[in-house]
Amino acid sequence: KALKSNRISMIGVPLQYGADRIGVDMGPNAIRGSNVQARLESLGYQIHDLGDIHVNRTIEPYQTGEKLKYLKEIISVNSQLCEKVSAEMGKGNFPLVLGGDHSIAIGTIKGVLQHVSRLGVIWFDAHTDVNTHETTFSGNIHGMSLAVALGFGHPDLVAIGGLEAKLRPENVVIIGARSIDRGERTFLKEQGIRVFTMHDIDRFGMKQVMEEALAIVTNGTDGVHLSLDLDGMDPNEAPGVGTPVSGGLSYRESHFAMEMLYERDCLVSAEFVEVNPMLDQNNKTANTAVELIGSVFGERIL
Ligand code: B3U
Ligand code: MN
Ligand code: MN
Repeated sequence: KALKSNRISMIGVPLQYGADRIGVDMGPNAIRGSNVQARLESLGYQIHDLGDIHVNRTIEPYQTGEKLKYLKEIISVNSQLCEKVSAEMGKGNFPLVLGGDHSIAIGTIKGVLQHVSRLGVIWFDAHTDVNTHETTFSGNIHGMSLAVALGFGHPDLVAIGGLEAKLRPENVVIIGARSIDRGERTFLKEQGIRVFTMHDIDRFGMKQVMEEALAIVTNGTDGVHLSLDLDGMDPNEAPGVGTPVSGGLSYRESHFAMEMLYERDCLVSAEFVEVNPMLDQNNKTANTAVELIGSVFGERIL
């Protein structure tokens, strides 16, 4: 049993500007170095590594007073990514995007929406990434990408891939949240977005959380996108991330969630983001990412 396609197109996005922190730009190669391609091939997939989206290395530092850091370059990278993801889906390939900071979810999701207009999204993260230019404290665009995919935020970000390309809040779930800004709380309430916090996972267990989450993201949709921020995991499992938050998903919980996702056979695209090799211990976080990729593509213990 395979996912929607047996052919996987791997796209690296060595972007760090959305996190404003060096190192996360090396995430795609760290994940490649953990042998993601061989692992997926051993599961019977055909992998085409398209290499990396071009990121300009010599841009001006942002000017103090600018609300959103590095907006222009982030728009450029995400527009390229949107086109590439859309082109691969047009050929019937499954886009597997390797980050890079989480602002790249804008390009990935906008690209997928060109082909799957009713798309569910399952967003694993310690954060909820629903700030806008109006609510952000940091100015970091990686904290805004889910809001943009829902159609909220800076107009030049929302415009990527067309204004009609947006998610419906009733088909979006966030899992693993434990650090939510004040403006984000208001947004999540107003939009009615279902957030399974660490409290919910402790109370109900990952099995029940995933059952409810899968019901939401598949309800009336034509496919589901997985956006997995490695900082959703506990920092013991994934120390190599820019903004670690204690009390995250365990190794077992996250693998179980990936296995349930595979069993449901609903994914049309996936991305793994925020791996920062400069902050990592022995490439542990990239290895964890590749193990999770294995599980979501069908690897089993027995
Ligand atoms: N919510 C904060 C912190 C943050 C979001 N995403 C990450 N950190 N990785 C912000 O900057 O918007
Ligand atoms: Mn994130
Ligand atoms: Mn995060």
